[in-house]
Amino acid sequence: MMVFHVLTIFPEFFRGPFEHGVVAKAKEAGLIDIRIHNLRDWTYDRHKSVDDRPFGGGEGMLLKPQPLFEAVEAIWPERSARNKVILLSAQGRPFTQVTARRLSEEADEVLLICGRYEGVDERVAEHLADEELSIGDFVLSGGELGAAVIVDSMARLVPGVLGNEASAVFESFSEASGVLDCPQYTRPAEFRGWKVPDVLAGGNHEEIRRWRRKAALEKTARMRPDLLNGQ
Ligand code: 9D3
Repeated sequence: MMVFHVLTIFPEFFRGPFEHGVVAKAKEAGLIDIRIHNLRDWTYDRHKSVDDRPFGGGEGMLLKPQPLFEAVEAIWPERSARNKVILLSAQGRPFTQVTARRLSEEADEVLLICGRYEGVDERVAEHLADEELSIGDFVLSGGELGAAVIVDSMARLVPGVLGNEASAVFESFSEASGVLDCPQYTRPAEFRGWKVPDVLAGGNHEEIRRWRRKAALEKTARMRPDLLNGQ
């Protein structure tokens, strides 16, 4: 059983993303649990303020440390080595499939802190979070979409979630190979004049294997040359 905690100022955001597909099935099967926490539950002023102005000046507001530290300490009064606090931020290390697999092996409970506004007081990254992660080189408005991405990718790695353990093994193989999936087709064999490659419709399995390997390499070279250059 893997437990995901999400700490956010927008708890309603998560009504959608975890109620479909593989993640919803994993919850129903009792293989994962997702607990959403409202950061404002750890504020004491009338306005439930979670943000404040940056020292030294500058645009916008930052999430202040006190509600974040108290929330994590309330969720985990004692932190075990298998509890991981992850801060989602634009300044984090890149989150990849390798990160998802490592975290799913190192942790049985993860707590995802969603950044907001212009950022988060750096003491959260330094003294509260075990890791600071970004989901890619683009600007989001906050960490909520990042948290949903991490829960989705990690839930699929929990034993039993994909139904057959072979899928997870195959995935780790394709992870290691550093090549994208080959192009795939379904019926009809001709759609608006565009034909499915003849070799796939024929029954020669050795020829199909060769075609798929070549097509996967060609597509990887075209879409993701960085993967082939060992970058
Ligand atoms: C002055 C530049 N800032 C705004 C344009 C920096 C900035 C502050 C806060 C950029 C993004 C954010 C909010 N983003 C996240 O919290 C975030 C994020 C992201 O922006 N990109 C990729 N992954 C993530 S995870 C969390």
